[in-house]
Amino acid sequence: MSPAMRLTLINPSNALFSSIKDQASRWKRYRVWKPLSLMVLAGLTPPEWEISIVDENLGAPDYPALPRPDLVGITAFTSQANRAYEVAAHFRRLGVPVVMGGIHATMCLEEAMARVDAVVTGEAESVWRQVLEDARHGCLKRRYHGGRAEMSGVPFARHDLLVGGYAFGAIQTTRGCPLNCSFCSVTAFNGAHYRQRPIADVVREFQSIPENRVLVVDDNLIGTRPEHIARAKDMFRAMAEADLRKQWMAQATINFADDEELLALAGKAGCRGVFIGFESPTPEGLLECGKRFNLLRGREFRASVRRIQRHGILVVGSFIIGLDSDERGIGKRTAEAANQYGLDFLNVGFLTPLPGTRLWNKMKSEGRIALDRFPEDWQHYTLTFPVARYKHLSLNDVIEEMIACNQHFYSMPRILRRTWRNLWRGRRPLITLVGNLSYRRNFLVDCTAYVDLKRQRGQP
Ligand code: B12
Ligand code: SF4
Repeated sequence: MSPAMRLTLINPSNALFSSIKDQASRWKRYRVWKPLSLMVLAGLTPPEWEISIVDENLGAPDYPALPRPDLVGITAFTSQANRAYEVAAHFRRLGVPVVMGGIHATMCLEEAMARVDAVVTGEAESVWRQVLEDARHGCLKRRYHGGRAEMSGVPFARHDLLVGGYAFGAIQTTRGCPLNCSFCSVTAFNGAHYRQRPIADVVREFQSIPENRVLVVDDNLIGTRPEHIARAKDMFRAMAEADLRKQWMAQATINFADDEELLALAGKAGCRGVFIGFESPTPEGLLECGKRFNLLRGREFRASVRRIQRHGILVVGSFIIGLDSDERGIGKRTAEAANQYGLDFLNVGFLTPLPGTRLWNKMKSEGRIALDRFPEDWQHYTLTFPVARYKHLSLNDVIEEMIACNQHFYSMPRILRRTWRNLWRGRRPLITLVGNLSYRRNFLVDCTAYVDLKRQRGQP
């Protein structure tokens, strides 16, 4: 037998991303999420490769002290790109070939190709084995295009390779989203066609996850059409029957609230939290970001949120500040809407043009990308920095609106009121309190970063 080839898969960190800044905190394991892409790649890798996964979010290793790999694979969201290139440069100096894949390398192909030996664009399932074969024979091509995978071909992720350090496991049950919101990369990358994994695979993979809590990373857990919802119900039934004893959270669109049977089945299957994109408190804002879906059927958000919560599921609402229709006062207005809807947590980000999105094309053509020294500036593309020029809001204005929003929603009296409400209703008051305090803390960390950013952009 030929000697094992050594593969090192790396998830680079972003030093500016607030939730991992806190290296020493005992809550850190609740803030760091498993890099599922690398666990899936490991699942696709034949046994003759010896695999190690490095997640820099748990602390970057002393790379020179590690055994020399035969191949390095690096993943990166846009916000991790410049660190990805630093790590790639280190290994290339040693003569180790480096392959990069994931959303950023796909959307910024030329930039990535200039800095690594090979780039895999799109989903990797159809090409990864070929990449490994070529690497073994020293004939890597510059680019491999994976396109979009058959969901029955998605392997079980290697959950055994990253154990410890995390409070949550991760799994994916669907890919793609038909809604194509202007700011979001998902439709551009995974397509509008909503693809679902075989239910039996989902249940079996769930059973192989060591953690009791799991993040279901799907962008849209239940989909939008009746057949999507019917399949989601079947999946929840199968999960409940398998008695997985896992508590999980997921992302969904607001139509999650429209079907009592779906909610009851999700609760039985272990759903304890859902992240929903509300995006804007104004109809103009929703139209602008292409989320017409939230306006359908004269929806009443408060009633929708309540229906979800009645099934023991906490609701995180996500909003954007900096839309062209946003003016002074949008921060407080957003926080008031979030309070009025009765959300348990609010996640608010600056409108951020991510490469490959419709928003990127628009802002680029209008000369509105403010932080554009790439690749260095990619580290600011975390949604926690104002990286663009906003239509009615100056740099100071947009920062003040963000601060007003978070100060309003995460004031101590409101956090205590929310916790009390959930205590009263028997709905995870401790998680409500800890989660709210954690969001508040991240916001305070971000405030110090705004000062540096303003200084960098020459503003007082
Ligand atoms: C889970 C998740 C997170 C987790 C991250 C967990 C982790 N460490 O991976 C958390 C919550 C921490 C997170 C944070 C952020 N996220 Co996020 N996140 C996701 C989400 C929903 C799923 C990612 C996932 O696991 N997919 C499942 C895997 C199997 O798919 P995959 O990653 O695409 O990998 C496949 C291919 O891309 C390829 N591939 C990937 N890497 C590699 C590497 C090699 C070598 C090869 C060959 C192939 C390859 O092969 C895989 C199998 O086909 C995606 C949406 C999405 N659909 O991807 C958004 C997404 C990646 N996030 C996004 C954003 C913007 C962020 C944040 C910046 C802002 C935020 N707060 O949400 C931060 C940044 C964090 C940082 N460290 O800098 C954007 C990124 C867009 C972009 N251009 O970068 C996405 C696409 C969502 C969106 N709405 O646009 N996120
Ligand atoms: S923001 Fe959500 S609903 Fe909109 S395209 Fe992205 S994943 Fe789909």
